[in-house]
Amino acid sequence: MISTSRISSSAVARVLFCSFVLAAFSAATAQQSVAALFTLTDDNSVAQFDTATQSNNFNWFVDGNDILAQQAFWYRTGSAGPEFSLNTLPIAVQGTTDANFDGNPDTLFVRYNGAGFRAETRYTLDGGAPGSGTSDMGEQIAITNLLDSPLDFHFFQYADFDLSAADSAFFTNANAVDQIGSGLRLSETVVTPVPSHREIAFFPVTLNKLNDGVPTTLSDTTAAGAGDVTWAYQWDVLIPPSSSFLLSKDKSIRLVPEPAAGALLSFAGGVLLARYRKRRSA
Ligand SMILES: [Ca+2]
Ligand SMILES: [Ca+2]
Ligand SMILES: [Ca+2]
Repeated sequence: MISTSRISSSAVARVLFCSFVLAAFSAATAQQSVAALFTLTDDNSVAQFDTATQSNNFNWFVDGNDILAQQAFWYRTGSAGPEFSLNTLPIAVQGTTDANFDGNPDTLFVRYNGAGFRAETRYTLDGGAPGSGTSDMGEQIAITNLLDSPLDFHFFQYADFDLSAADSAFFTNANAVDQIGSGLRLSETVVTPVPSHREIAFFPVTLNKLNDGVPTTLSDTTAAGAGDVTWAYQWDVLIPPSSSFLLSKDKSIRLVPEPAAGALLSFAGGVLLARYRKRRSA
């Protein structure tokens, strides 16, 4: 046994230094866990995040209109058990940067430490010109398997946009969605790779599935409305050891006036007339 008197001054210095490092690390960790609210600003757009709750991306203003209630991610490992919101994982590092050097933070990076994996999300807001009604959010997600065996991973994106109290939404193909309400049309294109499953539903059907404690497979329902519609995507992947599953999404918002019924009818009439003339001239 080593007596106190035999501890050298260099050992004391080492202990003091380690204590200092630990204290500094604790302070930094505390600061990071407190700073859960982040705002990205670019041209006509402002996006707000709360990484401490499953709200995650809870506001997205385009030309002053807040069109987003919630955009967040859930995961499940293996075929059994519940899904968890990413915010339930410890956050290793998070913060914003000003990637286009215009003085406003436009990029949010968050790294989560899971059991046997690491998840990283990066959001980059690219606003349109004032009054254009356009906005863009680039999203890069990387799930890295830290195990020596393949990781059975299930990843979910959930989005609840609100243009009005009675929106309609439908998938226009495997990875794009249109939502209509308040005389506006929002088009969102997402995703490589194409998701394994998807779902459009009325709030809070999908959110309840993600939080219900049992494994979920999305329903592949492709349309819903009118009401408080939401949509979600699901990726089922087997990630090899020491490899990453990379997800690249681009949410391109175009808030454009929905074509009026009269305009649609006159367009349809024009198409019929053109076909009739074509047949007659053939
Ligand atoms: Ca910027
Ligand atoms: Ca579930
Ligand atoms: Ca909604």
